[in-house]
Amino acid sequence: MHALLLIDIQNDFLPGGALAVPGGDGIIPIVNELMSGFDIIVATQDWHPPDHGSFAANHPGKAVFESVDLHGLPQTLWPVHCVQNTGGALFAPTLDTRRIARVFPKGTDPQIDSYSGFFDNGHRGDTGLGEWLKGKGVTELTLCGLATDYCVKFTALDALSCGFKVNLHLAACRGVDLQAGDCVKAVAEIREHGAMIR
Ligand code: VGL
Ligand code: ZN
Repeated sequence: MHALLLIDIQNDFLPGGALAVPGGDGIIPIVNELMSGFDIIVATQDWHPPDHGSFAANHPGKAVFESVDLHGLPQTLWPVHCVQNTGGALFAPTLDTRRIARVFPKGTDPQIDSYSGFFDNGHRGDTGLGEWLKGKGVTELTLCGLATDYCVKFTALDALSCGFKVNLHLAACRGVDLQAGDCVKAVAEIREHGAMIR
């Protein structure tokens, strides 16, 4: 069984959102079209409490995009984004959500960030996504969504380490490129770990 995994296609990551990914809205028609080729569609949703440790606003004296130590892990500080039960955390209104079988929230623990849809950044907690997919007989995944150099990258790497065959649908991904070249590097790393880039 081959599932389509939609990663963080949420308002705050779209132009006009709190942590807008350039051209993020451009993937939506492609994703809507892709869905018809899959029997199982699953989504991740960045879903932070207001006191989340990845928000620069929760670190007095620190600025957005600075790095801090967050309970033993390096953490890039982000603008407040994808706060639980706010409009910014909702899926894009033009995203066709009708066939999403299940949504896996992530980043809910204020003490640790979670770029991957499978595990938090310290591999301390598990969202249940891997087990759910395996329970459905899924062996292969196609990934798309936002952002290529953060949540897509770490979700892809964890999917591979969990034993799934992984395809990255690059035309349906967009990244942040905080440093020029980050997205290109992320895609190379995903490929080197065994994913197919299509
Ligand atoms: C993401 C930064 C912070 C992402 C989520 O979805 O790629 N990036 N939270
Ligand atoms: Zn986040």
